[in-house]
Amino acid sequence: MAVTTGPTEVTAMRNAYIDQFPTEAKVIKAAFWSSFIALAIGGTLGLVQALHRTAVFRFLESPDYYTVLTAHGVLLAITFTIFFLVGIFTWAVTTSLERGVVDIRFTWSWYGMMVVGTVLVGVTIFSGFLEDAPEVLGAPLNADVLFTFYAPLQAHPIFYVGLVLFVVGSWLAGVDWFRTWWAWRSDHPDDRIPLPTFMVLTTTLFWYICTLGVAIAILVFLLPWSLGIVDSVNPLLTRTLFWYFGHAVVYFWLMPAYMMWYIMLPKLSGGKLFSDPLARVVFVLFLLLSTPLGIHHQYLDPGIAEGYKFIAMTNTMFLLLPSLLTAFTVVASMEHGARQRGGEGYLGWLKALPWRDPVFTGMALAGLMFAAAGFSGMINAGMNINYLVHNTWWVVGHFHLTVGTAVALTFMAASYWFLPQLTGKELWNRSVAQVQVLLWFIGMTFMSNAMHRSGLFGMPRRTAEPQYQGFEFEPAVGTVSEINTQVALGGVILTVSLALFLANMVMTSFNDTSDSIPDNTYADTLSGPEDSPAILDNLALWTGIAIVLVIFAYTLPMASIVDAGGLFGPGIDGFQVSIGADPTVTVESLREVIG
Ligand code: HAS
Ligand code: CU
Repeated sequence: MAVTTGPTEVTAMRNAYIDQFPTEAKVIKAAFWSSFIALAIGGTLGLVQALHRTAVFRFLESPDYYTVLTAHGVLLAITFTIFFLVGIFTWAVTTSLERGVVDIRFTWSWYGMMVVGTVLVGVTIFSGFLEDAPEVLGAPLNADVLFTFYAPLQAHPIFYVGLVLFVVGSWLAGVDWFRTWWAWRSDHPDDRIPLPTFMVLTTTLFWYICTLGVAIAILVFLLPWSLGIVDSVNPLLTRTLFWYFGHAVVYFWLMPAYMMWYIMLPKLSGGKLFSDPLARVVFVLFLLLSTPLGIHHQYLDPGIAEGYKFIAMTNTMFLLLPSLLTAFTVVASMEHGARQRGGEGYLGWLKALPWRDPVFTGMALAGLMFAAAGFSGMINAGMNINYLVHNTWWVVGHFHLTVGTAVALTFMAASYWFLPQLTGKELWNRSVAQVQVLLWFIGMTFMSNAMHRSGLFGMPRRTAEPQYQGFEFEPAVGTVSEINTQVALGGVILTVSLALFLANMVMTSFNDTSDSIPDNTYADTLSGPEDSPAILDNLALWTGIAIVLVIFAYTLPMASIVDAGGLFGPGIDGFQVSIGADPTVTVESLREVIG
């Protein structure tokens, strides 16, 4: 491709990702489109919910609300995020190792497995809208179990099979990244693991550790139970297995966003990553600590002794550290960039950042929102304050800042850079992209802030009828209807933003191929891998410690849950209500007490 630059003609080859890795680009593109389709459907359902809950506009029967809520949660929190993640991680590994995957058929096969899993899950959930859901395997297709799907809610077996396929697909994706790295390592025995690959591998390792919990929950308990092979399960056990996985999964969503903040934001800001060693420390800390704290979602569950909850809280507070380190490193890198661009003063440098670039602006705003999300997370994590906010709309506000903005907005902003890399086509419209990321930030400010406030006066989450007949909520500041209006308004703005994003992606795909796509590169470092202690790259060591920490945090609580409630539950007759893990409290003994 000859490019004319002024009077001298230079021959420059376009060096986008598609030029370097045409076959891998196809899989990544497919993964991104799977992710965008989930985003489109899940996002639209979000608007339906926002309008229903706030009673601004209702056309659903209330039972259908739970079908919508399940679809919204599964499609956005699981499908949208993880499809994007597998795409971006495949990009990161191949780009930073400068080599393709070992066998592209293997890559397509895990992607295909994830698609089949998603379709099975989707069919069972959406059948919930049918008056007469078809019977399959002797049970009507249905899965109104919300995205946390733990007992006592039960889904059709096909839902669980779909989940298994999806997770196994993600495991094989991890195998793919490891294989690529092993192949590279045999050619580069003395080199440090390039930072993006390091981030992918550490994240994959904690994904293996945490998904073990959900795999056991599904394969040993929920699936046999839904098939009628076992009569009952121990709900507290399946909940605990879920949350063993359910906290780490939030970092699985977050790590690709962090990766982009570390390796793209400094470059977009015009500078370099402040510290490669600190970035490695952060990812090692996530590997160590992402799993042994899931019990912080169960502070209010009876049947788990307070001491175990306290340990989970302590671990959670330690896990703030890598995010605080990230805030420092990423902002320091941005400041470095801004100063390279002529920025001056204590805060004046902020003006020198490239605020007209939607890729930058989207990611920076996502980071800013995450700072607020961190505060609501710290409040959730305090055992005592959690009692105030648990199961209220506060928590929903929290996770719309985290996964709904820090992650989703980063992914959308990154897509404005990625789609041209993957297709060789220029972004359709940068101004629309710029408006889109701003609208997301504004819409989420309205919605999430109002949700946090409503949680403080006890507005429950996960209910179609939050008003409770005859019960009046009394906010300390403002009115319920003002809060509802803000949520509905936020929901509408977010939907407009989503539509603009999707339009830009579709139109970009129809654009003509262009020669002026930026090179596929990421940020240099000020302090590089040579400054990182070699031990940081010892993945076996960190994985070993991570497993030990999990054993410490979970063995005793799990043992006492099984001891008190039985592995498969004791059945209703001998049912033991787990109060303070006291195995002597049974239905019979309660009957005696009540008379
Ligand atoms: Fe959470 C509940 C605690 C982070 C997601 N969380 C949830 C649920 C979800 C979720 C989905 O301890 C609900 C689950 C359900 O359905 O029941 N969470 C935390 C804590 C953190 C945290 C301590 N959560 C996340 C992330 C999520 C996520 C990340 C998704 C991606 N969360 C909890 C607890 C509960 C909970 C309890 C249970 C509540 C209950 O009662 O049910 C921490 O990881 C947060 C640390 C973050 C920080 C912020 C650092 C700031 C940074 C920004 C840098 C700025 C930049 C931009 C780059 C300390 C890194 C600068 C820009 C310029 C212009 C300069
Ligand atoms: Cu958590």
